[in-house]
Amino acid sequence: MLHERYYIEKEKYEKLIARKNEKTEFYNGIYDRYRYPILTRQHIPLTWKYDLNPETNPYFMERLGVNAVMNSGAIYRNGKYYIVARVEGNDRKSFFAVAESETGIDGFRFHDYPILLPDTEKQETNVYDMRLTEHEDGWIYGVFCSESKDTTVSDLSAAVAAAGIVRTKDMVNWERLPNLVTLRSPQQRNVVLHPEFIDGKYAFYTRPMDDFIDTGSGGGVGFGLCEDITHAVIDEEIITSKRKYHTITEVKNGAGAPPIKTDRGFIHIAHGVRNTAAGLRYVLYCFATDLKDPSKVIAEPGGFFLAPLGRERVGDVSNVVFTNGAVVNEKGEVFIYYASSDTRMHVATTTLDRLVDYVFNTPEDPLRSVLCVEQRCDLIRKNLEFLGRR
Ligand code: BGC
Ligand code: BMA
Repeated sequence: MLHERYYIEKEKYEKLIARKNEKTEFYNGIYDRYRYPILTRQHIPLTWKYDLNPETNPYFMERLGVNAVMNSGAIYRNGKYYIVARVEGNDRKSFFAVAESETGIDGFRFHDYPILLPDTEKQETNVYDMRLTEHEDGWIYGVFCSESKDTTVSDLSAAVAAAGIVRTKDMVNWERLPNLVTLRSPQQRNVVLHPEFIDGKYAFYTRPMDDFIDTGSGGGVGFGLCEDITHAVIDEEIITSKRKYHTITEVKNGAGAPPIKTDRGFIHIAHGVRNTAAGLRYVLYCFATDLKDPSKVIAEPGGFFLAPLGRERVGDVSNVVFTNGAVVNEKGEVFIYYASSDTRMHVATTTLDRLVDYVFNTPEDPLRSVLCVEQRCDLIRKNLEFLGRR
């Protein structure tokens, strides 16, 4: 016999998963936002939290709570939308879990079990933020942050961030490869594998940093090549999208979703961070790189692409949006998966055509107020002339 509460909770859960999502009134012509998050901690199966046996759990209590579902990798294959979510337990440890949906905007349901990574990195304490790349070598790679305690100093919170690598062919069996080694950067977070070989080599977007939190001298999103993905070593990292003073990337930036290939260039949806009196503010921004040389930035619209809005602004780490997955279906529709405030997952949708238009036709940030006003006056002048002529 099951506890009576099981039936109530199960009904709530099924109702939540069956709930249809819908676009909101939000308009900017660039993408649509949706009424409901696509994954939250309420989407976690009851079997992951409760002991269903009334003999060992007479009060139907959560035995292993889940705090948040956030920063997720994504791919679209065989007509389905797959998410590899970062699930964070009440104990602050994160792990990965696959959820899938037929529509990409609702109906996401987790597989029976989360991913149990092969325990090959014995010093690793936490894992998070997996980027999924369907590589032309035939594997689906997952690149994520592998965090360990820094035992070289006495500070209890000191940590080392590295890039972990797994690969799969079926989203069920995951082979773990050794962590990426970057010879010139002691720490790495936000590492993304490029989907194609470059000069016969694997190419990674990196984020060189001197310290666990501070990027220090790290100038922005890096790019490096490696010969052998099964023992990935990157020597030189060159900077693609740079951090800039008094912009949305001043404090940090990092690659987000794996690049989207278009006929004009690779489109990157990345994150930028600035500091404020209320802490770090994370927003998404875009840039494009050259089809032949994906380290070369060929367009970078000014300002943010997507920033936390309304209820998205509040959560465990407020004022944060973060993406590490976006997919394109055969109709050219783009699904951008993003988390808000390290708490829940959302989707924004657009089309490839709109994304290309946004990235290549939005003016760049001229970096100074006076130039920004000139830029805006220019737009107004053209508009007033256009209106006058009609
Ligand atoms: C957290 C991440 C965070 C990072 C830097 C990690 O310990 O799990 O969510 O991005 O620290 O603050
Ligand atoms: C980071 C990321 C994310 C997180 C963000 C805000 O550095 O790697 O895990 O969403 O901080 O806490």
